[in-house]
Amino acid sequence: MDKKTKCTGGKPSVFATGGTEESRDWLAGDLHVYVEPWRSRFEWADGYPRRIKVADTQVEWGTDYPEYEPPYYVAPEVLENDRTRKAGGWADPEDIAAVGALPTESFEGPVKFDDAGRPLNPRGRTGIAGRGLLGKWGPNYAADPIVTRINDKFGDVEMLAVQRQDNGLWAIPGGMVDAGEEVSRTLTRELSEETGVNLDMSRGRLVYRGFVDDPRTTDHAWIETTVRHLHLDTKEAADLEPQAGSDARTVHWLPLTERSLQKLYAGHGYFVVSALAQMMRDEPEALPKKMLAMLRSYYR
Ligand code: RP5
Repeated sequence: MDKKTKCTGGKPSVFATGGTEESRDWLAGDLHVYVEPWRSRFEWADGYPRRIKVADTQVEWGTDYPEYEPPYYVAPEVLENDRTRKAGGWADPEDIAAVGALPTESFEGPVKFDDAGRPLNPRGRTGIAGRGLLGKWGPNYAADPIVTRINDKFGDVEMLAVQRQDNGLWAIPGGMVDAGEEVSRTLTRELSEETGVNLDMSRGRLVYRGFVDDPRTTDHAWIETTVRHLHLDTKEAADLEPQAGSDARTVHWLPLTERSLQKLYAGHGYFVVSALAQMMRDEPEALPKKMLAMLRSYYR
């Protein structure tokens, strides 16, 4: 039986699976989640042109939409960082023929291409063409380290969260995988750069690999992440001295509530709930009653 659980991105009760049989089985089985594109269809990053409307029935590339002419956008900083023109450049060249080998496979499966040879977003039409703020044609790989602790005083589960410089939203302290870098290295490096906390994230439990519902997503460039979760005991957490750095405005032990989870950047709330759901399945005694009750309300 397909264990996929659909999550509708930014809408309220984002974490609810509607109490279906599947949710119970999903909880009992191994975690395999499916992130629906919501922010990547209805939100757009600063500097982007307005997305053109794509009805639910027209999202899939295979569906007819003959008059589909989305605005084309590639950010100046992406063009300026063309790795074939600038030493240390982090972006592909604009000319798709000059890219060399384009990825034919990603965490989402075989990559589809349009008639111009450009990779097509695995979640379908987004209403914007080009690469936007993303450097690579196709999948742009990221890594997201979730670090949590229990605040015994308030009976809360808290996550080491950063406030992003670019939009002020709270988020997992994640970042892009550098050229030639192992993703387990990226998880540890980004955590250290953005929060000043040095933890070996390869100790963390693998929560998710795949598409991220990021507002920078376009028809031809998207983000795929690897999410790992490390839950710290009281002593290990108390020894840490978080300090914001790199592209983090501030760092904070964020209490995880339905509200704070829904407000996290790029659907990160869904990754955090999936991580806690795994804890509830494997070591429920480690979670405060309040959190167990909230999670059970999603998977009743
Ligand atoms: C999100 O953007 C990923 O989940 C990751 O947290 C982040 C990476 O982008 P930057 O923070 O490097 O801009 O989609």
